[in-house]
Amino acid sequence: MHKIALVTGATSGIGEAIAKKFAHNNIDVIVSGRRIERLHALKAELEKETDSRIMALQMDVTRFSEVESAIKNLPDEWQTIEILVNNAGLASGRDKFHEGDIGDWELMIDTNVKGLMYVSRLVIPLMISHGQGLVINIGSIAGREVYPGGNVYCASKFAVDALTKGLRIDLLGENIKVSQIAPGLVETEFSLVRFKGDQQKAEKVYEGFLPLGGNDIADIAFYLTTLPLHVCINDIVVTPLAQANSVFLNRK
Ligand code: NDP
Ligand code: 8X3
Repeated sequence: MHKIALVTGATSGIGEAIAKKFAHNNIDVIVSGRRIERLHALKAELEKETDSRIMALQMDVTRFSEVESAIKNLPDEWQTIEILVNNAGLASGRDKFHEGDIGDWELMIDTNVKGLMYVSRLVIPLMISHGQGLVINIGSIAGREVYPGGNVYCASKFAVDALTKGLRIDLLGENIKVSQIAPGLVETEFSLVRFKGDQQKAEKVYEGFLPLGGNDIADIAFYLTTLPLHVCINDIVVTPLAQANSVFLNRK
């Protein structure tokens, strides 16, 4: 019997890689995001390549009513979600705080913090009623150390760290594990989104060193699903070899 996972932000980068890794390892996956055409393409690809069932679930995590209706209207056979990967997220801009754009701030808080809260609030009760679960929150090293221009993005990832710890306490006794993966630099569409489509600026972020790829994070996420029932890894901070922390990076 396959487990069922819900992966948010599966249309790109880390989430897409996790969805693929899970599907190739006999986990049925609900792939979720806003760009429905990408979800359909991923579903078609994985159904062709694997024996896992895939469901495309369009939802914008910033809209509670949309998330509520998407989760509540899941067909019965998809309700027994055992693994939730809260991955959907973004940075928008890298301005100094006093020059920051209010719209950028709201987008980051609404997506990275409130989106994670909305999805978790709706999925965790399903896990409780089925008696088992694993929540994997994708935090960031930006949630451990603040860097120049990181201000609100960092604050949103510090919030993910706090929510992860709080959930683990509140879920004691419910048979639900809560883990966090906090990556350093991963080459995805993240920087393209942060710099609002400026390809040159985005490419510069990953120049002169070998960054992590989505697959590296997917391997770790899958490992978390393979642990014995009594073992819960709380937290994994992972960087490329060339990166010591948010500030020190060895570029050639
Ligand atoms: P990508 O831009 O490649 O992927 C982001 C994903 O989030 C997309 O699938 C996007 O889907 C989804 N998303 C964004 N906003 C929403 C929304 N409102 N509703 C639903 N889905 C949304 O970036 P990454 O893969 O790098 O980012 C994934 C996570 O990893 C984020 O939480 C990010 O903060 C975190 N992270 C990234 C690091 C990096 O260096 N890349 C390092 C540490 C953490 P769509 O647009 O289709 O809705
Ligand atoms: C993404 C990594 O260092 O760009 O969370 O904030 S960083």
